[in-house]
Amino acid sequence: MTVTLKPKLDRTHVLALLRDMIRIRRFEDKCAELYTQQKIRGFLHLYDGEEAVAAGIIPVLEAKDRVVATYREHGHALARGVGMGPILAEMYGKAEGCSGGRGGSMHLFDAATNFYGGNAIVGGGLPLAGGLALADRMMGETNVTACFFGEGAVAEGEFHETMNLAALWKLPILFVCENNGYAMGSALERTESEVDVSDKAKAYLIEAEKVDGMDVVAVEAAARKAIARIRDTGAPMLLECMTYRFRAHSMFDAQLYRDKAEVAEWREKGPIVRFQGWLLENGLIHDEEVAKIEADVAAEIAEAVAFAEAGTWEPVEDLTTHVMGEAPPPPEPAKPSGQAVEITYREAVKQAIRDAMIRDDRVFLMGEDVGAYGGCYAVSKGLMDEFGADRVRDTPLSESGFTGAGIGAAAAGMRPIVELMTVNFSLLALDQIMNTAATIRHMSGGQFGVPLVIRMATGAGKQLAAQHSHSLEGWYAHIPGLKVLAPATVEDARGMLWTALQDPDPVLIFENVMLYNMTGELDEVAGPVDIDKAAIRREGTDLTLITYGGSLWKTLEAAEALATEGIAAEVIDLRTLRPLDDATIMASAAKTRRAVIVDEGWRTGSLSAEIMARIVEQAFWSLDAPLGRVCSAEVPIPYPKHLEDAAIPQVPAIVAAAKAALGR
Ligand SMILES: Cc1ncc(C[n+]2csc(CCOP(=O)(O)OP(=O)(O)O)c2C)c(N)n1
Ligand SMILES: [Mg+2]
Repeated sequence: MTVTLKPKLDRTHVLALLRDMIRIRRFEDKCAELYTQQKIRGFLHLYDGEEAVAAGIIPVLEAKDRVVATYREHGHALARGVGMGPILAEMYGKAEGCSGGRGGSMHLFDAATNFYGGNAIVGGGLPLAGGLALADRMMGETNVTACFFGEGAVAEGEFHETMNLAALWKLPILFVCENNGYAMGSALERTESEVDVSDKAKAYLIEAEKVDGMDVVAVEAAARKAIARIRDTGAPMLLECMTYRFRAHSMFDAQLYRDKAEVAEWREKGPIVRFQGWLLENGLIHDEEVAKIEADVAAEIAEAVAFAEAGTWEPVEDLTTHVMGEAPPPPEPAKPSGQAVEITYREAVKQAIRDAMIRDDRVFLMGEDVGAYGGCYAVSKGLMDEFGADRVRDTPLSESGFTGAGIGAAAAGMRPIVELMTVNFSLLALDQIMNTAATIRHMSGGQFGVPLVIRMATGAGKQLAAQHSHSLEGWYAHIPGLKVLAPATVEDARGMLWTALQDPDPVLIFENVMLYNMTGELDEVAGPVDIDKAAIRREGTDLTLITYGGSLWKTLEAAEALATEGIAAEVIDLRTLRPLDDATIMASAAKTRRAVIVDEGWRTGSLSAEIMARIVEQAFWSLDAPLGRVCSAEVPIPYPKHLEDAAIPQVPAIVAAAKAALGR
């Protein structure tokens, strides 16, 4: 393949480069002014001095390509073609903003130009870029994803995890490190043993080049070469652009870490002064042309200010829009064939995955040891042989990296199922789950969704001690933007996955480890089930026992024991922990007038606490007795069997709590 790699220096082109940089600079000068007038609030990070990077790289991309940026992204958004008016309106927080006013300066999004933000988590955008590129690779697209980040991000695990994934899976990503010398006040020399970012990339076998980021022509030439190469080979590349920020890190930075002389020295080598001077000296452009650019840009800025000023405030009644997308109606229940088969919970989950992969080419399973090993709980055994290593995708041990890749792939149109071995390990991916998956729809004003399913094992009982055994689903149920499911029966293990995959938002499925070997009867034609209603698993009139997941079976056993003493307990299986099905809970509480919640999470701040609060709020006057609960003891789960058993809800404790609620 031949690509013109020589710098392009015809007049129209150099004027465009100069214009793009001046446009960013003047726009941000205005932003700084508007900030002092308190028109713009929050954090404002200016790109002053770094304009050559965005102006040199982004116009080289094609419309289909994708861009992931950081909180210092005004320049990237402008260069990508996001309108100046909507960008400024976003900083004002107006509904006409490019993210509907929901994101502000650090979260500019624009679906029309494939601009995926605006990410205020240092390093947080890298896994997302990995996933966007993974989707392109899997869908056979030739797009390039350009991922911008500061040199501070190279200390983050998300940088290393994504470098490795990108190199390993040959993902078409242009990594752009904007090395401006400081991460807030820290120079790399004070924080890194190896300060050469391009060398770090090379350690992952990623081609890398260091380029003078103050020279727009050099940046553009390097970008053209890199992007052509990525398109040609499909493999990632990294450009380390050596640049400098002239202004404070944000508007709240006293700049104690550097002296004025240093800034002044860099200003002299600034990208605009240098390029403009060189063009004028060499007669490539004339003063009038610069004046024209300045005048045009000034007019555009004035128009953008007028647009932002005239913008409207979103009504407070709309506060909770763009948290969740609109889910499709629940599936029609399959007509029972009458032929039941005995099946394990593990097999039911596997059948659900297999069924989803057959139904929809966009579905793939990804996680640690899901392929050759067959899954740490043997759920996916044999699936790699059937569907291939692309769709049953083993990942490195990098929870944040591959969960983020799932998020990006989902946002780009795939339907990934990410498996995390246990909820304890999911904490390594919490940033991606909470700060990206659960927020991107909202931050982008509804432009981007993450139809991703994450499955993980939860719960104690296998003597795996304190780092494998916790029940943290209640934590996840705290987070707006997520749906949280806890299938307790083989029917739900088989049926919830497909419905979850149809959901436009991230759905977390918690599989209690003690259930994998459980067997149950499943109709031969069992298929998708709803994911929004709690189920009454046993009817009763004396009190309501509310539970989910692994505790369901202990609770049903307790109900059986209570029945022998003449107590008719109703048992609710929550099934969905977020959003909670208040209607079913309240109807039962109103009927029985007493309730006990059984929750394998720790008592303090638990899901049980939330349910109790809701019952008190909504059904207090129906109650005849204080609410009760049976939770895990406030201890990291211990190893010895007798202590582990004592730490989590057990049948006798449930029976005792039920009796206490009845005053017996
Ligand atoms: C994970 C995380 N840790 C800390 C911060 C606070 N913080 C915001 S910007 C920043 C410095 C980042 O520097 P760099 O990556 O070099 O980008 P630059 O600001 O120089 O463009 C820090 C520490 C954050 N936003 N995210
Ligand atoms: Mg920096």
